[in-house]
Amino acid sequence: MSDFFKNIPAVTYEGPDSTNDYAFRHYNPDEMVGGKRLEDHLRFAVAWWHSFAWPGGDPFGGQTFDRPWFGDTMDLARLKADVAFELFAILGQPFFCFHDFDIRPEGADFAESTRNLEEIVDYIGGKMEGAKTKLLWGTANLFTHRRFMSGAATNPDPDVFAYSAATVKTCMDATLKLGGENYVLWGGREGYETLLNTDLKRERDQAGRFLQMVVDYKHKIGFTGTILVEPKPQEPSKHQYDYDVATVYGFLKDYGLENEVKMNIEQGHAILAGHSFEHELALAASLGILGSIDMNRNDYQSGWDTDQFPNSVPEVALAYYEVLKAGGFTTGGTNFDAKIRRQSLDPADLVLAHVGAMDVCARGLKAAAAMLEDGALEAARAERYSGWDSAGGKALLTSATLDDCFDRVIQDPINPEPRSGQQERLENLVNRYV
Ligand code: XUL
Ligand code: CO
Repeated sequence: MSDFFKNIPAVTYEGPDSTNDYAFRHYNPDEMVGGKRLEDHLRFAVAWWHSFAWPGGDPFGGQTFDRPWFGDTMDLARLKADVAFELFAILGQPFFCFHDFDIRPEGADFAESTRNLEEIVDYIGGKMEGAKTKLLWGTANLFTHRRFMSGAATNPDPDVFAYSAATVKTCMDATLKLGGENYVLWGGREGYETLLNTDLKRERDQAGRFLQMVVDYKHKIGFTGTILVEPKPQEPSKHQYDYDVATVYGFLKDYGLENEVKMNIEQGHAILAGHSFEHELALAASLGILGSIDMNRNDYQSGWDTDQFPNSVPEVALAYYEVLKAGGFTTGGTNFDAKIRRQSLDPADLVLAHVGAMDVCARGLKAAAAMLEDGALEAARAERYSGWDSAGGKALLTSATLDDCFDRVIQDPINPEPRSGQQERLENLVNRYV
């Protein structure tokens, strides 16, 4: 037991009137919502990288956090894991997520890095035996080390492709060993800085081949979890190949992987791509590839990936509405890919960031469930498209030709009357719930 969180109590549900900072006001894990426990709906996860590995730097200044586990030894990696599981216990967190780079020190070479990873994975496995917290997903960091500066799978150097593939193998092994429910690939530097030195077609093919190798390995080792790709349009690369859900779906179709891979969709990445979070979720759901979410929020002025904890109930309600409408999470969940601000130095800040975010998400999910159950939004949507249920409407989608349409418009005759989209009424309706 470290003393990092000393004097910070376990956080429990006390209800909306509580004035205790260390209490949930809306997140009651056992509350039944639509026949399912709230904890099982939301499936919260702590992100190891932001909460335990990030030093608080920005482009103008370095480390602000002074954590006793910062450093490159296995002893410190174990201390970091101890503190992580202390946070999970304080929050009653059901899941966590990690990159290899977050949990183990980088070795002098690949073999040493792998030994370090295996050792810390065994240590974390031991901690999981005595805890409720499970692994939502594992992933490989193929973007921090300078060897990945020109990409991992999409690197012009095949040796980097091979190194990256070997690294992913070790991370998939680690994920399997820890009982992870998903494996994530975010293509941090799978993109380019300038087309002047980039063979775009070749790099895209390399990425397709790499993902095929990942899927093959999943089947070989009997990993029954879901492979997830996380789209992001840019940052760190100027242009990233996994730009958004639509782009990744086209990519998956191209390489025949659309039935093997789903999406991990992040709020901030959706905003960077010029979409709303709910747009990305709705599109993925409609394509049958909605897997999991990285919950955070981008600053709407700064235009970069600020990875803040969510704090707007109306925004997360619309996101969870799409998740619930799609049937809810199966292997996926709500990973807080979010970091406290670099001035938030205290252990308490780390705890309270999660407490607030969990409450916001709980309120959002409950509002979404109520909207769905009451059905007014869906009824309005169904009414808007009801013409398509008629025989004429159905024929348009099956047998009708342009000539048939021409004849019908002349003979009936059709003169369509525009109808209100009722956006304001629907916005008012949503505001009744949030
Ligand atoms: C970066 C990002 C990553 C992925 C995992 O923007 O979101 O942390 O979630 O590699
Ligand atoms: Co993310």
